Amino acid sequence: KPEAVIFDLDGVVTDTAHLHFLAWRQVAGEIGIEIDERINEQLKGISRMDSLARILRSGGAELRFDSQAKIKLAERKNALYVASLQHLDPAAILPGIAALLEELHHQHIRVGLASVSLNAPRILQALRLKGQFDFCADASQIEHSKPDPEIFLAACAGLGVEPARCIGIEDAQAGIEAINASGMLSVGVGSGLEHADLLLPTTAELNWPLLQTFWLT
Ligand code: B16
Ligand code: MG
Repeated sequence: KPEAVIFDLDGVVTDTAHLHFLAWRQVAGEIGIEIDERINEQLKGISRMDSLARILRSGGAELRFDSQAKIKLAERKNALYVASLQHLDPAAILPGIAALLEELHHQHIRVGLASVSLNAPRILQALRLKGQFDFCADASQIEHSKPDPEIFLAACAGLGVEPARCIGIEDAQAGIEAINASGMLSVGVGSGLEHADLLLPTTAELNWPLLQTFWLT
């Protein structure tokens, strides 16, 4: 058995990616930059300030704003995003996740969260999932976004487990790279992901017997 399973939040536990996109689109629009869903793929697992940098770059506007102005833009995006989280409730937990979390506890396998979102505690609270995680890595203590393994290593350290004894689950390419670099086994959820040790189309296919087989093979 693995000692722990470490989950990404956005795209694995719940789908907040679209809400991130709507907030960024609004802020980008206000400074004359148009973004579409394609850029959203590149923002998954990327921190707030790094996301802003990519958006500004996509609009050729990286030199238009000093660091104060960039912080203001990021704050504006976050205010819009947090407002959109208002309606989040347990119905927004992705298929298969609640049952998997319960089964992992039943199996005495530790459960961790590796989200670079500073809003992660608030989101888990809204989903009523706080008690299901033995340790949540603190995004405010992380210096490097995924694909750097830092957030996954912090989750392992907090759980007191060796990365080599853990499975990580991700929906973003940057996240898969982060898991692989940490020395954990990677499970990718979604299409178009590369280098995942196990790839599933959606979270609905995730369950303990499948993870157990994957671990043993
Ligand atoms: P915040 P994850 C990430 O969450 C999102 O995928 C990414 O799009 C977002 O920019 C990042 O959190 C930071 O979020 O602005 O709320 O701090 O995939 O690591 O769970
Ligand atoms: Mg994600």
